[in-house]
Amino acid sequence: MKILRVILGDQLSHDIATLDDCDRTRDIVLMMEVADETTYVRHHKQKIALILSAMRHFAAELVAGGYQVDYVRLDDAANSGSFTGEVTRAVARHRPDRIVLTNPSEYRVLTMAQGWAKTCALPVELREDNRFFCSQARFARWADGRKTFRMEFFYREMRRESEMLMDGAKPAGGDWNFDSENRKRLPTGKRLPKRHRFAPDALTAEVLELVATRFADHFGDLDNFGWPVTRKDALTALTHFISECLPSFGDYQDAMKSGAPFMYHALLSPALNIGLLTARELCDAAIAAWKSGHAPLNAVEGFVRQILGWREFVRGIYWYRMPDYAATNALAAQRDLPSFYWSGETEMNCLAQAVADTRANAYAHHIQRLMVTGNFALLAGIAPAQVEDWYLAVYADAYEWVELPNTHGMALFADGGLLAPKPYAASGAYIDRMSDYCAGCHYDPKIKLGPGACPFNPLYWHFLIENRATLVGNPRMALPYRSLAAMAPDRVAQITAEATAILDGLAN
Ligand code: FAD
Ligand code: DLZ
Ligand code: SF4
Repeated sequence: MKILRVILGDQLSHDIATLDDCDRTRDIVLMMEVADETTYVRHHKQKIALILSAMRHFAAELVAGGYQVDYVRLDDAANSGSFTGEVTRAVARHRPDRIVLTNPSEYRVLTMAQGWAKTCALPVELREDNRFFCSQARFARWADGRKTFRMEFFYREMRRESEMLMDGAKPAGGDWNFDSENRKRLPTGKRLPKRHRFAPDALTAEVLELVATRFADHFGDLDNFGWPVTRKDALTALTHFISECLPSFGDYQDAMKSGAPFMYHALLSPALNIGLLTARELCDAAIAAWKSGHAPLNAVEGFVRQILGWREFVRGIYWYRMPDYAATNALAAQRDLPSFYWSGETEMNCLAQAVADTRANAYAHHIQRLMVTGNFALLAGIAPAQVEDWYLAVYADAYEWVELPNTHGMALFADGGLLAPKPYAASGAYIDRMSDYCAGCHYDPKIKLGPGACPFNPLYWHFLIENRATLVGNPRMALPYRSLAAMAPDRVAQITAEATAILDGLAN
């Protein structure tokens, strides 16, 4: 029986379930570069370059390993431009008896793949993606019957099951979570490690040229492209992170600094999400660094929690709740995304820095995503779908399964609190505390209202006022609502007037 084995652009793992039981002399591995996937949102140029280059490198490795690979390039004259079109053409070329692939990571693509049995008149076997700690069925067992989902409880179960950072039945170091130690501001003058970037080889250079020409009008610069595009380079990036950055990862996890987009973060999500690394090997490497005394427990637990906890948790929610999840809009947010999310042209320095970093690197770290661009979109009531399209387009690591819950649930509270206990809403004081952005800003975070006031300040209180009916009963919001209740009516009126002026100004 001849099998057509389809490998998608984020399934570049040699032990992917699709290749289990592959007969290398008989079966065909199909990989497709297709226009629809490069433009369903207008991805950052570096994201397209990363995926196409990594796909081409992976295909070459498969060929070297004796697989028969049918690789459709974006510029092939007969390329139909869609996954379904290319699978149909490949079936006509190879006449397989059936099609095998691993479950696509995005609902949109899963729906397409489920249609192939009919379009191709062949059986299609969809296999479980074995690259995660928690299967969809396992998550459903955890989630069934719960009204709200809290990462912390899910994470504890994952710790027990994986036996990571466990001391028998107890968590290593006596606590499940060392986050309270992970909120330090970066001390002035502290030197950050130089980050490992990978110079493009001939294959990547060819892709960069293709992207520069064909996607010239997409957001983002290509000049800084240095992402790992092979497993070998991704392993080098992992080793570099563990040796140079992990020891300080925890302490400065939430810190932000002008001109320092990477801080001590891993920069591994682009490689991890396309399958060049596994979640398990990231966690194992960090735990080994703790056991050898190289990295402290607060850093290692913090890092493991992001992967074993948050990453698995958001994926679980995505598959448990899609497609309805994307349609919720608990705060009825309707405003358009301001144009400075693309241009970076704003006098708010924190936002200008976050957009500039994003344009230069297709990367911004978690706190920039959550507490700068995400926080502003939340406070300003930007329509979730528009914000989600932006996040999906601009980051090299963005795939809907991980982007959507982070944006929709964590940053925008559009799911009404399913994922996060309360909105991550903050005034200028938070950004001032965690960054040096405010020192170089046109505005002053200490001025609450009136000339020179940081726009996050009136917007924060206005957000509470606008969403009072939905949020006032949330016990985690009791403190800010008590402060609001104690506010003089003329101050509330001034907040409303100033916030309305800012929001009206966004349209221009
Ligand atoms: P580090 O900060 O060094 O963390 C280590 C690893 O932990 C990451 O590589 C990542 O795999 C994992 N991780 C950390 N936080 C999360 C999280 N909240 N959810 C899932 N995994 C996590 N991450 C994506 O991979 N793709 C996205 O499209 C994406 N969109 C986001 C959108 C918003 C609004 C927010 C607030 C967060 C988003 N994240 C997304 C989560 C997080 O910001 C990125 O995973 C992280 O910035 C990746 O950079 P890093 O590898 O340097 O991570
Ligand atoms: C994001 C992306 C891009 C830009 N291009 C391709 C491509 O040409 N071929 C491919 O197989 N995948 C691509 N992807 C990833 C897909 O859009 C999608 O995220 C994955 O198939 C997961 O469902
Ligand atoms: Fe951002 Fe306000 Fe600080 Fe300016 S003052 S950088 S707008 S938080």
